[in-house]
Amino acid sequence: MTLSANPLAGLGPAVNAFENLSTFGWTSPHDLAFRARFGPPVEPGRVVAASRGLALVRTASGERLCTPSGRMRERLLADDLTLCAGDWIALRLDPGDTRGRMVDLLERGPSLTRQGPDGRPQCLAANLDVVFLVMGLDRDCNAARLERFLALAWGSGARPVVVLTKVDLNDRAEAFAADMRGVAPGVQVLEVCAPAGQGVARVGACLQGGLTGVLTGSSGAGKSTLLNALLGEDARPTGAVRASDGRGRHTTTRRELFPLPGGGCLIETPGVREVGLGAEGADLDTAFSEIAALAARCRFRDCAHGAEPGCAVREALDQGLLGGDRYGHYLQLRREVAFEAARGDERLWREREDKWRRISKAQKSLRKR
Ligand SMILES: Nc1nc2c(ncn2[C@@H]2O[C@H](COP(=O)(O)OP(=O)(O)O)[C@@H](O)[C@H]2O)c(=O)[nH]1
Ligand SMILES: [Mg+2]
Ligand SMILES: [Zn+2]
Repeated sequence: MTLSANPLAGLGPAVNAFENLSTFGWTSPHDLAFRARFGPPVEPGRVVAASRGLALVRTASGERLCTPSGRMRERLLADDLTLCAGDWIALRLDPGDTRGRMVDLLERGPSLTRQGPDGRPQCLAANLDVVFLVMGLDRDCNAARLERFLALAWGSGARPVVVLTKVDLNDRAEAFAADMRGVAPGVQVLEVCAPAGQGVARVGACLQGGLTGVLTGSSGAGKSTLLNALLGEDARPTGAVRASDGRGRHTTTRRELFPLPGGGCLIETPGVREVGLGAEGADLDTAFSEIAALAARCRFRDCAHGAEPGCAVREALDQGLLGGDRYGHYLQLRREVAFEAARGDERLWREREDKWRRISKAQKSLRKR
């Protein structure tokens, strides 16, 4: 055993990890929970980009390409999970190995999902504090979409922020912004013109303190332009990471999580367009807070605000206190949430069967090795 003047020496990589990863969102509660479960040489890291069987991971000592251990691969398969940008993982960097070895995926916080091609939810960005909805004031602005987004975002646990881009292309920008604020009570609505640098700093300020955000919005809304403006001059590392995944195939991984010079991280993934924060978790009561307040006065507790007698929502509608559009969107979203819930139940059954089939297959192939 050797003695060292450095009091932190020998405590392992997790000590440094806290300092070096705090700009990537690693907090002291993260660190405590991690150290209760793992000891050196296992350390935490954050997925910057992931593709099949390979992840670019930011560790306390820099970025490394990592592959999952056999056991982790098996667990991901069994739980039907694929790694995505923003995931926190446990890994070890063994001397002599060119690749880091991921040993576990840490539990996800608020995440952005989409319906995968097979109908299952697929995670696109994980551990989010802020979800930005980017809408162009040129043609892209849409109150119904904003309402849907807010309901899903509130339900996810991440904070929604609306970014209206291209203020320079609309001479009625102020009026549009006011409309959007009307459907987004309690939500920050920022107006930006990224090419001119206008409003960009206020977007960055939403992520101060090492928070993580994701950019969502339709194609052409101005997400990449905004990200570039936040990263500043030539700060954006282009050039994809190219590596074989061990079976001779080549995978190209584009960076998806960007640390910002002003602090915090922003995720931009090609897969993200509209928001899918999991309709099961939609929070209509926060997104439509005025309707929720009215509903408390309906005669029936389970009032659907349709033809029920003593419905305070219909009453407000009839008196012109509640807009017809707003009421219509609310009912539409309620129907969607109910539909998603029903479909989720059905899917759960199918998934359970599938899962066991896949686990037994994976076990067989492991035994063969
Ligand atoms: N005039 C103007 N054009 C913008 C603004 N933001 C983005 N654009 C342009 O809109 C187009 C689409 O932007 P892009 O960032 O690629 O959108 P993305 O698909 O959401 O990533 C590009 O031609 C940008 O130059 C803006 O604030 N003002
Ligand atoms: Mg883009
Ligand atoms: Zn009612």
